[in-house]
Amino acid sequence: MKIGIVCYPTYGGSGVVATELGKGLADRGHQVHFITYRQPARLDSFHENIFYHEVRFANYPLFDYPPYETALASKLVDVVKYHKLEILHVHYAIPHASVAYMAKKILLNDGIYIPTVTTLHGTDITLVGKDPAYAPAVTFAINKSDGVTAVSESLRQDTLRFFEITNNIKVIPNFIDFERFGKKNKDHFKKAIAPNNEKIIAHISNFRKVKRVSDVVRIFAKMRESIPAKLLLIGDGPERQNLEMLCRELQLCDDILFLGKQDAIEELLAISDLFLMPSESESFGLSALEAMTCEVPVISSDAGGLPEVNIHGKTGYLSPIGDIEDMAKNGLYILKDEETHQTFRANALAQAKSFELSNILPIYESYYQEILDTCVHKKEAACTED
Ligand code: GMT
Repeated sequence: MKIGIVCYPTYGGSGVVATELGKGLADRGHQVHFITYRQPARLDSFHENIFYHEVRFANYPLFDYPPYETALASKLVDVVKYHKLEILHVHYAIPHASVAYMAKKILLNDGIYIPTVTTLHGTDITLVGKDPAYAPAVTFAINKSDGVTAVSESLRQDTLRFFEITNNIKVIPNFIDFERFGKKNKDHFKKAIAPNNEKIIAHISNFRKVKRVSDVVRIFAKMRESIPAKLLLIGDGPERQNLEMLCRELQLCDDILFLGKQDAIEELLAISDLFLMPSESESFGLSALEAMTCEVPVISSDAGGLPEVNIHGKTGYLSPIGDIEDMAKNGLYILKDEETHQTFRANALAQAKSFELSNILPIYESYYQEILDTCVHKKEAACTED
């Protein structure tokens, strides 16, 4: 198949999923065209089946905001036409689902029908999307997509609750590439960070409010009262300054390491003993899955799709959002002795295996085929009337 993929090229989970999906599809022989405004962070090596098209938007003194949507729609029209794409898969509803619809209409004018699939990732629905400033356009665009997927059952339910959806939504969860992730021996590295055999606790995110990273610091502070430990804060974002202030206030600066944005997160997870994800809202929790693949148990909130990933009492624990006491208590329980820790580690790995890339790729492939069969091969009126 010739597949076009649109996503945000930044460090966010939706861009990671879109890029890894494209790479996986390319490995299976599909021709994949990424269409983004910058090279996606994880699109870092040559592949004979992968093509990259940069969306350029010329600025003009009149524009306070460069017209990204118009430039992207025009680029999609160009790439679909000249590379003869068969299907367009856009990640993150805002604005990609509406842009895909616009491109589809323009192409239809030239007698080309391009089916579109929209994947809903999380904040495009739960935070930004449901804002009245965007909701009518998001609703319309979801309903006009030929296929819609959500990364968890929880996100599917949220979408049906927040919008008037007339389309079917298929749940296809996030996935993980076991060839990249997986526990590696990095003892020398561990010694450098925790020279006195302190426990290593990790958190990875884009440090936005929704991630409640200050809860991470407070959970760590509580655990640190009982055990020697180091906290790795991986990522960066708007909350960074406040977090640094909090660490100073709690006098924990020596034990909390701000590592910034990191590419080789599997190496940091390989030396971690526990992962914290106390999010306010989390449609799936890709970082939690990455941690579990590296045999790291997860202490998380019970928000959104997290219970579909982190199994309470097996792979880690779930607590109500903001219940720092409970999260610290559960973390200490897991780390209290080696046998308990090893059991949670093994359970985390076993659960992660159900999300292995090789299990999820065929689901996407058959979903694309289903959409193509309905919309292109049969050329049903329903697909072409609007
Ligand atoms: O908030 C983020 O972590 C980034 C965001 C995104 O869309 O870029 O991530 C969302 O999509 C990920 C991939 O599907 C999910 O694993 C995350 O749970 C989800 N984040 C939220 O719902 C807050």
